[in-house]
Amino acid sequence: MTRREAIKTTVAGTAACAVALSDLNILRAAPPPGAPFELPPLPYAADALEPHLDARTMEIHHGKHHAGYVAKLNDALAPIPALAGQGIEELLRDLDTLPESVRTAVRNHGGGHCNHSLFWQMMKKDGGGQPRGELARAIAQSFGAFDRFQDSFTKTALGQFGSGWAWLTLTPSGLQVEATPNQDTPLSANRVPLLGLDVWEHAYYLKYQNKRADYIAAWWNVVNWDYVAGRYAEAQG
Ligand code: MN3
Repeated sequence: MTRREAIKTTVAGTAACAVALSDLNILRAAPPPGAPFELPPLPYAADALEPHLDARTMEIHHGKHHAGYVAKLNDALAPIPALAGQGIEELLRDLDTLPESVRTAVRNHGGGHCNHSLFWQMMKKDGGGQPRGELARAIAQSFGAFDRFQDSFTKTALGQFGSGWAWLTLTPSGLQVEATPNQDTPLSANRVPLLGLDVWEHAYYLKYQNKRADYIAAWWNVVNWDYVAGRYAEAQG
């Protein structure tokens, strides 16, 4: 199996967003046919990422914004039983094959559900620093050095006009930094999201107001590199 084929391989029936990540704890049991998607709990207390990401922002971001994406995704899919039971990543990978009546809702609300499910896992208390092992070597190979990767990612996150995400993705030819608008996911372009940063204003406005650069600088202190490295290893496997 080529890496491209491996990347395209889907995990059937997974409710959370993951790419062949069967050994990682973000995979949740497949919902029974017809069951709606559920808001996954935050993997830490709302104040765990203080002072970098404040508790109130985390509560609203998870409990209102992410919950809203889940609710609207379920509303949109309810009239189409044939799609029930599919994992969110499968739906997002194959947007073009979805009925037109739900395509935009899956792209926006399904993308929001998928992106945020990953985002919570990509952070942890006392995170930050640099990755180790294979991922560290891959970053050095693709970008020259960790600092150059970090600089590229920061510039990409700053440069995303309006709402969207910055990503470190795995492509068939190696690692790449990219941005997506709104709730678009690299999965829909057949790339594996390894690390993502939400640069919607709702992610930082309460604490940082319009100062996206300050939010990004603070966010590096909570990156969960062990989780990102685990995604990389699984996607390679
Ligand atoms: Mn958000």
